[in-house]
Amino acid sequence: MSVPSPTHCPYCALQCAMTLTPTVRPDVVDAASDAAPAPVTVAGRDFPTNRGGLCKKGWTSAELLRAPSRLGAPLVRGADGALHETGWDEALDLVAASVRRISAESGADAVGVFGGGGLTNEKAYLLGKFARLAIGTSRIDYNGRYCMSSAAAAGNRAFGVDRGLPFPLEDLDGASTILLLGTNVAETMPPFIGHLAGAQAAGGLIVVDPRRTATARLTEEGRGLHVQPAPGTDLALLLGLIHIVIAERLVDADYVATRTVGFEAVRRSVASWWPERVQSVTGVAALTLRRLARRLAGGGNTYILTGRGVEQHVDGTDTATAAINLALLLGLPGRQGSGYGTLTGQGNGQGGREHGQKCDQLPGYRKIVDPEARAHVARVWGVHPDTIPGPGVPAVELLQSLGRPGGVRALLVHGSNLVVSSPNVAAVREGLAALDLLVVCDFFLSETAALADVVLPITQWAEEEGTMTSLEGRVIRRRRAIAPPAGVRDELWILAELARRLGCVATFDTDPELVFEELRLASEGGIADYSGIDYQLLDSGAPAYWPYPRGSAGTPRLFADRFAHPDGLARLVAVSVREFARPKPGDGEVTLVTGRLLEHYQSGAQTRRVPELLDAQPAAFASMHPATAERLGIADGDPVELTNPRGTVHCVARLSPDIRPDAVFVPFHYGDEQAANLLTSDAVDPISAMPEFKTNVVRITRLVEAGVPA
Ligand SMILES: Nc1nc2c(c(=O)[nH]1)N[C@H]1C(S)=C(S)[C@@H](COP(=O)(O)OP(=O)(O)OC[C@H]3O[C@@H](n4cnc5c(=O)[nH]c(N)nc54)[C@H](O)[C@@H]3O)O[C@H]1N2
Ligand SMILES: Nc1nc2c(c(=O)[nH]1)N[C@H]1C(S)=C(S)[C@@H](COP(=O)(O)OP(=O)(O)OC[C@H]3O[C@@H](n4cnc5c(=O)[nH]c(N)nc54)[C@H](O)[C@@H]3O)O[C@H]1N2
Ligand code: SF4
Ligand SMILES: [Mo]
Repeated sequence: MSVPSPTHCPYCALQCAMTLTPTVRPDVVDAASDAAPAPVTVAGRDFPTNRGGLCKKGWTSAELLRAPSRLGAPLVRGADGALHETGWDEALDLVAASVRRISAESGADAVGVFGGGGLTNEKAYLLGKFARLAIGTSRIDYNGRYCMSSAAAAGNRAFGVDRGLPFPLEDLDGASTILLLGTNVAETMPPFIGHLAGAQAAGGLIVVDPRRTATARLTEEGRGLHVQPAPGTDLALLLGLIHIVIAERLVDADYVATRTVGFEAVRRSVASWWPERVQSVTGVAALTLRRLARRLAGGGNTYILTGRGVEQHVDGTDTATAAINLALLLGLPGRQGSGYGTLTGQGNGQGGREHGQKCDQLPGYRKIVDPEARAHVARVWGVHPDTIPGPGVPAVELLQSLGRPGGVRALLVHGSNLVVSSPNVAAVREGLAALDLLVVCDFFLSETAALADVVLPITQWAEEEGTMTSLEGRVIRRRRAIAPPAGVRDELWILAELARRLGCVATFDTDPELVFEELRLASEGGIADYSGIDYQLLDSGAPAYWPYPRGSAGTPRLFADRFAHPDGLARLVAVSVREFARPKPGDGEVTLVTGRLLEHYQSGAQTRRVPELLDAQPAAFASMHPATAERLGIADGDPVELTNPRGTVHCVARLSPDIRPDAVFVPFHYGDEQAANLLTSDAVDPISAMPEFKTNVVRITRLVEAGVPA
């Protein structure tokens, strides 16, 4: 009989609840083919975040389980240069032997590991342990560097802790004012918009985006305000709002005095950002800025939320910091019914940044340089603290070292299609080509896997057990609904098998529950303390928000009494606009803005394999204002070339009055010559090491036909 499994969506951090019901006998493995129906049906399940709703990606997620392009056996590159199917022992022996050889020749740091925010907590934890103990390398980082790092850095320095939303999402329902800075939730987390209804009804939904997005349109008809600043000017905008809040005495003085430090420096730092100056930088009218500041201060229950649009910049940490400063001056964080948060993106973007796949981190959000943290984790791992390597380097620097003298010679990739999603991908392609060994674990031959020497096919979400931590900091269960195809393996098993072949004596459990039990111990006493959570608790459906120390009931809301710094106070950190942080468009150039479409997820490695999603958005396009198009002699549907010193992208023009005339938008979901990241810079934020994904400078020309300049 088919037993329905309550689980959550494989994609984004909203982790919508769904029920999977097998359409085949769950223990029977059928072959993938064009004709094979999805082996499970998907139904939305009631849950506080999605309330039964799912987006298109969630609804169609099961189609990938038997997709004809799914990998069914390990692949190894042969002498003929092509990938060939092989057995698991052969593939794992080859990886282990190559890793040993490279490590012996050039040191363990010549072997790099690249993780992902889509991995379960168990996989992320075991991957960090595998890198440090089985390989002995410090060179591990992950794609969350591209995603969460700026907001995380800002949260850590202001609050002393980084939990994306320090309150349950449902709290937003009671808001009368919500400021959304650089996030297009209507496309990136559709069921989320249900939580904006209260603010809309109160006329208080405020969306800051250079494009009139589906989210911006939710403000129409008196439901709020869309503010459309020039890309990359949010820091100036926020300094301007803070200036007004201070000048008009809208500051919550009591709160600032009792719960924060640093006010004087912030006051001084915004003194010169009077509204007219901000208007000249951002293009947002001074009058609008004043209205906005007053609404935020007097608009009842108020939330300020940031997304990638303000964070993925070379000044992303400072911009997120300015958003937090504004929230603190208004007395929002920690007050019931108001707050600040960042909307974490990947399925396990929150848990993925807590358990040790970051270059500077050990499980429980511990710092790898902290002797006490090292001693604690070493005890759990049964090793001497000195065997744990020190800090490594963040993702972009790791990739820049590929194939270079003293750099990484072998790379193991778990959960990222980095040759599509990394900045300046032309340079990344060169780096990957210069490697001695590239190993990719994936379900599909992604663009990155296609370049690998060894590809290891793994189970998908509906075929595995584990836990994820949603954007709320709530730990939830992923449950197995069906058996995987015969040729694929669980990633925990792969790590354990490789560790054994590398002669590592530490324990690598393959049962996710046992791995979680170890993670609990490793996280105990850390910032992200999971020690009070177990599978039984999660299976009961009880909400489990971290920190959840043993014997406690977890922490749905943080900061009610104190912030996580030792003195309990939040830090107001003065930040300023760095004039030359990013190149400005010259004559004939426009600012390239990148981001997402509803239908595709990230690099598109998964969603471009779902026919319904691909048909709806088959290829990259350049969205531009009709005025810009006219200036450049471009008509709707024309093939165009976008170019800058880093690379060239060919796509078609789509005209839309919804984007500012000084910007062009290209989604980053496509590979090869359509990869928007051929044009993005690998310059990074000095604090978070987040690359500049959101604003780059390009030239656009019309092509007579694809590939031929006009
Ligand atoms: N459909 C879909 N949903 C997803 C994902 C996906 O790939 N596809 N990915 C998930 C992940 S990992 C993430 S991180 C989230 C991201 O979720 P979002 O942050 O909502 O996504 P983005 O589209 O990257 O960026 C949001 C908006 O920022 C705007 N923007 C660009 N530059 C600027 C700027 O300088 N200032 C301001 N104020 N805005 C700017 C863009 O126009 C865009 O509308 O989505 C998650 N959900
Ligand atoms: N220009 C531009 N670039 C961007 C962004 C942007 O806004 N603009 N956004 C950035 C952001 S926020 C993010 S999060 C990144 C994401 O970009 P990527 O890191 O490329 O993320 P995905 O496309 O989700 O790639 C995940 C890969 O791992 C596979 N996979 C899924 N689950 C698992 C698993 O459990 N184990 C293993 N081993 N593999 C798995 C999938 O099939 C897929 O091939 O892109 C970044 N790049
Ligand atoms: S919003 Fe995110 S979690 Fe929900 S169904 Fe869509 S992709 Fe899945
Ligand atoms: Mo992300």
